[in-house]
Amino acid sequence: MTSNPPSIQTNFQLQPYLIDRQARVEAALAKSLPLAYPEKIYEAMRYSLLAGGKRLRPILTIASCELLGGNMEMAMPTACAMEMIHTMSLIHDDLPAMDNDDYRRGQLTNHKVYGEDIAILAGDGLLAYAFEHLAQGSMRVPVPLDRILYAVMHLAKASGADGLVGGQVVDLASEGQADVTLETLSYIHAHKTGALLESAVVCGGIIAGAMADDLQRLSQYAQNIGLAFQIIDDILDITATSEELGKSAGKDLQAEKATYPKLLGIEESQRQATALVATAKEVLDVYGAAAQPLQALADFITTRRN
Ligand code: GRG
Repeated sequence: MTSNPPSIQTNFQLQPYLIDRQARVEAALAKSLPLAYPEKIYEAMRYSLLAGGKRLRPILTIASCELLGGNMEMAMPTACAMEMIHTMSLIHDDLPAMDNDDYRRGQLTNHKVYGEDIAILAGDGLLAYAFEHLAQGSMRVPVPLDRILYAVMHLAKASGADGLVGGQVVDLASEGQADVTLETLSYIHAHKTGALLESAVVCGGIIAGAMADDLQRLSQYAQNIGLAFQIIDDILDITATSEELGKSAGKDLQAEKATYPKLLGIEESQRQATALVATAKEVLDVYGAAAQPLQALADFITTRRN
């Protein structure tokens, strides 16, 4: 793929940017995982990986890489790896042993189509393949090996017990508990949702060869949008329809989950999400117009309907 820097103009338009980046990510994902033997597992992995979705994490990776002097070709293997980890977490999250959902991204969940055994393995396959693809695809570009190693390490940490896995464990333990505090809820959100969003943003910078203070800014930006993203997710679970969400609405109430709207009310939750997005955007002001894509993506988080 040839690199194509974003059009950095003062009148930055998010919609065409999103359409362009989504199409490029879709094409890269479809190419990243061809069918092979044993077909059944590749079919199951592709079923969920190529089921659409907003592709927010890979788009963030590309945007932060481009912000700090990298290009799309360098960023794409890492961007795809983010979506592979995200997709595997959705497959496992939907399993009967976890959230037990029948629909995701507007289609039947992986285990409903392929059975629980294959769905677990499809998640495992995507988890391992994400790291293979990040390393192998980046070496082909080539991206310097130290950057690849650092990105692999960052993504591994974000995926494990100090990231998604830890957040999911505390989330499951909190179900049905009446006394979940805002502190525990913040832990859940920061790990279950925030860690991967942060890794998507920071790894884009790592691949570009960003300096420590740039990575620090990316990290701050991402932590703020990560929490805002999950607060909006909690609100949408109450206010959006299943058709809009492409998955069952009202699941949090049904599972008696602690959420921001439950603890603070919808209005205050919305206010906090808006404030977090404003802070995230401010952190990037130092980059001037070049930060517009990431700043517009931060706004998108609060205005989205799914
Ligand atoms: C990573 C090893 C490993 C295990 C996964 C199951 C699990 C452990 C964690 C759960 C993580 C999870 C499902 C978090 C929810 C994140 C979230 C808000 C998902 C919705 O993301 P969107 O709106 O979805 O970006 P689309 O479909 O647009 O991609």
